[in-house]
Amino acid sequence: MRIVDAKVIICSPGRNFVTLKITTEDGLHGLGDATLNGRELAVASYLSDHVIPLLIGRDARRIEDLWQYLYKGAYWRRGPVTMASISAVDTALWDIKGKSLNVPVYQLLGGASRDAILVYGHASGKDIDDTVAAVAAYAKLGYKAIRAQSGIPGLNSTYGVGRGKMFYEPAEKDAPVEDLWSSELYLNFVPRLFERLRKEFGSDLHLLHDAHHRLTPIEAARLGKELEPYHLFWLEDPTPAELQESFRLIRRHTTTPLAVGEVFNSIFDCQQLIQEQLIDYIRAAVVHAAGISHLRKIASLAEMYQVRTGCHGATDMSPVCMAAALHFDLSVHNFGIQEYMHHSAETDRVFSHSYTFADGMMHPGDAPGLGVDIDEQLASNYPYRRAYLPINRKLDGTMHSW
Ligand code: KDG
Ligand code: MG
Repeated sequence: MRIVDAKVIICSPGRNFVTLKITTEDGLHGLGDATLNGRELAVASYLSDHVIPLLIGRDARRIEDLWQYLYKGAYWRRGPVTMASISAVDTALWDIKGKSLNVPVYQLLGGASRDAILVYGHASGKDIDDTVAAVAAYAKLGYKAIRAQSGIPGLNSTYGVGRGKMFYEPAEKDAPVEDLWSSELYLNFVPRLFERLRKEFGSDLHLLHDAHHRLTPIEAARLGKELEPYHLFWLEDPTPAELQESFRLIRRHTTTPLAVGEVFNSIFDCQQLIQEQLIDYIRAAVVHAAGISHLRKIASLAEMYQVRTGCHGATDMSPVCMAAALHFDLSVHNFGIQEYMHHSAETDRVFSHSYTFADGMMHPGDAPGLGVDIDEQLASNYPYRRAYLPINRKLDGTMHSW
């Protein structure tokens, strides 16, 4: 089953997406997401200029061999651009394999390990009252797990606070928006938010929170400790994880479960975190961690150490990635939770999909392959628009992690 065509489709139905479409001599096609938020064209170029010429004529059935060919064969290993490109190829080939055998991808991955997939939604508000109302709205929609982020008095804008939609879309404008940050204000505020949420919603609702890489390890330890009475499902990205051993310090001080990994692109980024049991959930995504094939290897390592999965699923993971994640989630034994931010109506029109949401749970559907397609004609109505993620500065102007 030779590959006869491969092309990159860049579109912006509400936000930018980069999609790889691979076609075989049998007339089957598969899709892979290659979106790297704020750096989309770098991946598109890597695919068009370097990867696609290598794909034509190859056997689409040899998924693992092609993965290794693109990984080992580049000499320059890893990095978000390379690994998002490999992911797009890998995901498209799983899609093709499913279609060629007339089965949904999860059946190729060992079949369903559960009936449906627990997902969490994003509630946010400009202050505590607003956030309480947003959590109530998500609970009413049936969500059993909800991430809560709130504006912080004294800071003009805060990570994770949306603009009244069902999703949070941080990338915008021709130049990065500049946020202001104070760890002191944040640390004094967040425990009050969760104290109130537990009071309002009781103990059964799963509550999550994302610190978005902003704290030092000892600050993160303090936050984890002060949040313990409110039993969070997880505290995400408390400190940047380039220094994996820094999580030892956080772990020594708190039993709040920790989730890390949305910016990771290989198993080597989380090897120490998993093997030393420094985290509870690994958040690597299909699109950024080199596809379904590599993510399964990360999950297998994590399974040995009782670390569960919690894939990144913000709106910059396209519906193609979302579908791939759901097949992965349904099949892998040590699944924990899946992030699910709604896409805009325009995005859903461009990318039709068979996955469904009901009562806080999702399912990838039983269409052959991934169960997602792209309307290229419609996509061409939404040309690429340059957009950047925000940057973050401390109150004195020092650059800080966003
Ligand atoms: O592109 C960056 C976003 O996907 C990220 O900021 C969202 O942290 C995020 C999350 O947990 O969804
Ligand atoms: Mg996050």
